[in-house]
Amino acid sequence: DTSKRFKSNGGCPSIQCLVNREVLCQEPAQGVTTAAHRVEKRGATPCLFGQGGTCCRNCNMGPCQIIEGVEEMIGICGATASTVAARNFARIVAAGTASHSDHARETVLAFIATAKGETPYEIKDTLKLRRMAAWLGIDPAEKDIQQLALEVGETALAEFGKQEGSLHFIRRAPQKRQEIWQELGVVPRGIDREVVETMHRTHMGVDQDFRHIFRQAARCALADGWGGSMLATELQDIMFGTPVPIRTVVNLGVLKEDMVNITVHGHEPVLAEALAMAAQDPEIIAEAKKVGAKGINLAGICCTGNEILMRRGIPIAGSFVQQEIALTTGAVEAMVVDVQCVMQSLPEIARCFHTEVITTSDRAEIVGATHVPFDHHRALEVAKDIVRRAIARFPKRGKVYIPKAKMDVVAGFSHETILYIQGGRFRASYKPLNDNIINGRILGVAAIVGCDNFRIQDEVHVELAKELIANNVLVLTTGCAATGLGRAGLLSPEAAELAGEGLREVLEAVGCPPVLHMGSCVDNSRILIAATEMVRTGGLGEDISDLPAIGCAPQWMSEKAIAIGQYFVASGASVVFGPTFPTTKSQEATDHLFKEMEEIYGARWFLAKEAKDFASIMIDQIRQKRKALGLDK
Ligand code: SF4
Ligand code: MSK
Repeated sequence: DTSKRFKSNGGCPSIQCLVNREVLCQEPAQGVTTAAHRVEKRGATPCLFGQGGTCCRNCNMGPCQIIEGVEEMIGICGATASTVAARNFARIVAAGTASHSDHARETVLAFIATAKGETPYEIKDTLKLRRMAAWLGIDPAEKDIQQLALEVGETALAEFGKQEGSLHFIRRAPQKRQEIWQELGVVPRGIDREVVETMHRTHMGVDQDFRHIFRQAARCALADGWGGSMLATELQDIMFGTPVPIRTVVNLGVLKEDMVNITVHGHEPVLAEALAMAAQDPEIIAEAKKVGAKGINLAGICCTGNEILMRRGIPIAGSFVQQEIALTTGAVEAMVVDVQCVMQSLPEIARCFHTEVITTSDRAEIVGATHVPFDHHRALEVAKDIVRRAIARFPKRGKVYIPKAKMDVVAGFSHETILYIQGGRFRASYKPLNDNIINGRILGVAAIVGCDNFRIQDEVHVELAKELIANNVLVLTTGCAATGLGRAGLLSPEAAELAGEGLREVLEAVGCPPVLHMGSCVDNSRILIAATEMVRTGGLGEDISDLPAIGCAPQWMSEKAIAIGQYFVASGASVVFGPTFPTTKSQEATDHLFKEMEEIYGARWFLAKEAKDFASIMIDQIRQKRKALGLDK
């Protein structure tokens, strides 16, 4: 009956990524409908009001589709295009902030339980624990590790519900930036408060000055970057280890024909860490052998994948656009998901195979999936249960097609690692990087972050990264963009040969890839800290907005990407997004983000469509910053 369900999927989709197409055109995948097919059928033109941010459905007098400059085309309540676009934008930021921060909340709760000795995890990075304690205003003196961890966890938890004052990590930003935030009144008070207030202020009939709404969007986004995301990154590092350079592999070819394949998908590393422990348990391996498998092969998808790739070197099978394709290999016994970026189509696809889709977070269930609730107190027990379910599926495997494609990568470039490789244990500093920017060997730094997207089939990330490194721009990357760049071989030290002469010299001296994988979506907070360290080191101005640095998300899909973009811009780093942008149907609102923000925050949003446009904006911006610093004429 599964073949009936999927009998007319239109055949082999004409997607550009060759490995994905290769799998979708093989026998096991035949008749299975994926997003690649749906995009083809649906066409590329969505509703322009929705896409450009001027459709309001915030009350039941609407939906109102608004045309800027046409008097009779304002909302029934009188709302103008700029107000509606700003409200919609702010709500996207709130959703993105909520997602990263709810992830952080889970991390903090697991951290507290770990400090109490109630989980199988440990406090691994005690140095970072002490550093974070100091940032959180806790005196680490005369406290044992568990006691200190408990205090850190409880202080971190209080950051969510704080109503007044400011988030602790705000103090980590350059002094000048903090002053700008103070003056503008955008210092986030508490993480949850900023999300709630943004939702309230964008309700019908509340905040109706678009500039005022955008200001709250900045405050909310800062609660993400310097709040939720940063807490998630730092506490995960303390609990699971701060990433160090690690060699591993990416792409669908990491699935193994002779092993029980379990893919872990979503964003939170707590379950994936427990699964990694369970997969190494000799008893579990013996059970896998009993059913004819050689063992358990864990592989990542999306950012849960990035979390365990960064810390454990566990391979990544695929990025966001490859989640369904991984199932169509017929080789996956279980796809274990937690939260965010998980497609509802997965259980339907799994029904064509022997695969079980297992949801684990009590915040996220999917019809057709099995729900195995995860509880960090029983982490190992739950993980073993899940692995055993996968083992039981192995003998039911049908036809399998695993592509050969896989690529070696070096990941694990936490801010601490970047610091360390520049001077070893005793002389760790950003000075060598700053010096190489000052002497012109490195033109500047660019971040390529965010999702991949079914509507954009070109390898924009790859073309863009190649252009940037050829122009001596060092590239940092996170999220699914990192996986795509890994697939293309740009995360290996050998790719240094594609870099311009100056950058290549620097990379060869330290044995680094030209594109540094800094982690998952929440780990964009590592980029904020790296930028701050560059400022503190000296020679490149007094604020993040002075640095010859810029970010981009050329294939963004998730609301989280907009929250990330807004916190980068509010922190002084311009960003380029595309190929569409959610305010373009209001010129006034777009002008605020694309022009006025530069006057206010020293950074702005840009829009680009193709890789060459992204590259030219980014290189041009870096050159302008260099000029302003007096580094170039
Ligand atoms: Fe229309 Fe105003 Fe209601 Fe929005 S809030 S749907 S613009 S009446
Ligand atoms: S997983 S948010 S598709 S990067 Fe972080 Fe990938 Fe974007 Fe999800």
